[in-house]
Amino acid sequence: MIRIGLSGALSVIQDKYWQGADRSHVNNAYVNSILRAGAAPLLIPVIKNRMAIQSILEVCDGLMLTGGEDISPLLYGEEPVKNIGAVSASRDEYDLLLFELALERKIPILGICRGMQLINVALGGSLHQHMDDVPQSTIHHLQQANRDQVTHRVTVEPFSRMHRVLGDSVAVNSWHHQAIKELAPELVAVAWSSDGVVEAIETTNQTLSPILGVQWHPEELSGAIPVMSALFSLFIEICEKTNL
Ligand SMILES: [Mn+2]
Repeated sequence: MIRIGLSGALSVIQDKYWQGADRSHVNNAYVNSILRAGAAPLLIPVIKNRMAIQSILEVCDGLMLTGGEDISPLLYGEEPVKNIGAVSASRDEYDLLLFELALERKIPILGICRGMQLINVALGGSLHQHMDDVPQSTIHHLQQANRDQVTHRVTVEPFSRMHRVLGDSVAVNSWHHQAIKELAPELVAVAWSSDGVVEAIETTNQTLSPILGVQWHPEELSGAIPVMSALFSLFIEICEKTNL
């Protein structure tokens, strides 16, 4: 079975019995999306030990970078704006290490939401820190509807890998207040919302790991919407081919 490493999130538990416990975790929506695509999910705890991460990635055929906090703007040469959300230095360091070591192993990488933004920043791009401050961003990207509801459409680039499963246009959920500003040189934008926000990325550089990234949360939709589960199947298929 193809094994997919999932990046973890950190939280401190507010609970009578586990009060203050520091925890690495992942939303089961990601886990279930990988299982539905016929692969085995493997949670990688939030650690900074390079050799340990290297060793874990040796048994992974692909890496999925999951959602989470805002990325520190210091990483793309900016100071924080007033409306930036929570950042996590520990998670930034961990995600950057995961990405670097996955590239070293040349295994395929799927970035979701923060994961897509992380890939862009790691490769030299930058982010809009708060889209409400950007006049061109005119649609609502931080939906109040449930996570499994779609709220805006994206247009998909016909020559992209994702077009095969998503088609020309698809409705997505939207749970972000940041977005890609300058795209990293190795990346191409392959989907946009109607206000021009980059909603998906890929790489065309054959010497890099295959990279897919989406700004929405397909893991919350894959149970009910076939094209969203097909996106995970596409990623697993790329992992299988890369692994040959
Ligand atoms: Mn959006």
